[in-house]
Amino acid sequence: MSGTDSSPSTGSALSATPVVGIVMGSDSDWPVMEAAAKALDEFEVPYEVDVVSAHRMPHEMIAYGDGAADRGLKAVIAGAGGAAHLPGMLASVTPLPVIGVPVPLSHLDGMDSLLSIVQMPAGVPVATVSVGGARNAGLLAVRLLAAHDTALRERMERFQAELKEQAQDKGRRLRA
Ligand code: RP5
Repeated sequence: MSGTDSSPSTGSALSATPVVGIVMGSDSDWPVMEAAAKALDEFEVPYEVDVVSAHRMPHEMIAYGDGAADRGLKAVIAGAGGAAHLPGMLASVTPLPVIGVPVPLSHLDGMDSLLSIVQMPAGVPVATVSVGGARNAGLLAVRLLAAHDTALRERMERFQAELKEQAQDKGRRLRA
């Protein structure tokens, strides 16, 4: 999928066997979740994208979590809004790391999504990013993979060096 597509599908980095699953409760979450896909595209990490609603298709959601590791995924990024049970429920059935993205809806500014995702019981972790923080979810998935991939780790280090350079440039411009 190109980073400019407006609906979920499978991604460009998707031509190879996916190692990250990006799932969300509804296609209405995609404008937020797309940033996770773009981050994975930047690092050429293959991923898949799907809608897996915890409330509207609970059996399919459990099947997705049950099969994720055996299908070769190494991490799952799950985004949902409101009563956002998808990341936690997936974490309850898969041994893979699950990264939760609280999607902000029109009410409550995403606080409902955040609290639904972050307050997991001990033993069932979800790595929760900020409200709407799908880009960081993608970058966190890259870091997880980079722990066992030297080339990817070096790429992440270059990315971090670029971030530092950009921040220093801003300082230089202010001081000039
Ligand atoms: C949640 O309900 C979804 O994750 C989405 O954020 C929200 C609204 O879904 P739609 O009514 O737009 O399908 O389950």
